[in-house]
Amino acid sequence: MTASATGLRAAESFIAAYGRVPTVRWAAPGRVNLIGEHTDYNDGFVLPFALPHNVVAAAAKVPNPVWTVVSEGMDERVTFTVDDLEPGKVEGWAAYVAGVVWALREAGHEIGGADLALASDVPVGSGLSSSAALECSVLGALCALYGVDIPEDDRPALAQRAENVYVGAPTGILDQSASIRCREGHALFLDCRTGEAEHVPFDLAARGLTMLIIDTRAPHRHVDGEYAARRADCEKAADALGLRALRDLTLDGLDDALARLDSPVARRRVRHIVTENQRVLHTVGVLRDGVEPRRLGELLTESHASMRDDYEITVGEVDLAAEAAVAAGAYGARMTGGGFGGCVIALCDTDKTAEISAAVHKAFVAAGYTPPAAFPATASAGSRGLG
Ligand code: GAF
Repeated sequence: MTASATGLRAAESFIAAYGRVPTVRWAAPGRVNLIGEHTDYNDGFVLPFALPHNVVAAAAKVPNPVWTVVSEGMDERVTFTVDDLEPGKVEGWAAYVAGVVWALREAGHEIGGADLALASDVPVGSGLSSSAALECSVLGALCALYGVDIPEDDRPALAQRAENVYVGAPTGILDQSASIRCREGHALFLDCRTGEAEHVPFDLAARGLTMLIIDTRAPHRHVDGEYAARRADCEKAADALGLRALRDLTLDGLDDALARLDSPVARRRVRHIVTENQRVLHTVGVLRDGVEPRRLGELLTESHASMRDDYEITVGEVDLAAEAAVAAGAYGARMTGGGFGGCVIALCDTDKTAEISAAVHKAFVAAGYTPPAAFPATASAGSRGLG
């Protein structure tokens, strides 16, 4: 799958909907978070890489401030005007589009009307960040269309604002940063407090390794409410400890801090965030070192256990996928993304990926779960214009 093939479909869909050719097409990828889960809204560290799967937005100007959007696979054509540019006015998938128009205009950028058509290869509801890819493709297309020059490093916050305020999901900055700032062959080591980033070489193929993505297809359960609850738990704990954010607590101070918290739930949440930040730093060290990437496996498995036992965001399907992959020979495995379903990543020798996928499939059938999908992921390019 390539962005240019997705771009072609977006252009065809544009022509079919509007009877003319688009003037810009902008691709934005989904992501895998290698490690650093739920650390972003705690001002912590994350380490995503971009997938080769993209959303492409094809667009052309219209003379009035009216936006129309079609999306491959959706029957409806959604139109909204300036009156709809208030949080909550446009709902469903088109809210992500309206949210971006709203965020850009709110920030003072002169974005006029547009016809838009979307095509996507990013699996939806799998925790691979299809919503952020959609936002970032629309953001890039509208900026290109209206000649609005926003530095790459400032774009994620705009897309995040669309999601937080317009759509109403209290997410951090991980997904939009990954979609916009990632580079081919690299993972993005991001400090979510300062926005500082390092592109860390991440080429597993050269070492005979593959990162296998196992999409458990588990239906997301209570994901919105639970996500907001985890965020609130962390903010409350930081407050109780007199910290600006849990990022300000390190392993050295962890035991003392835990002793000061009354609630066992708060203690578990804090322990996950502090140890997870540490695991990101450790992972970056292993990648920078470049000597033995197989050592990443242990960190992935530890991260999974922390999400399962301390942050309590895994479900039976993801636990089984991670366990079965490791039992079949993966060096390590963890759930990636917000949780309560979605995907597991497993670090495998390339020549063992088929065997490991088959073992996970077999374990799912035995447990009575819907069989998962599995595919390899390579670190791909961040969002860009396709011309
Ligand atoms: C979701 C959110 F959108 C991110 O901001 C991040 O918190 C992630 O869950 C968990 O790491 O993808």
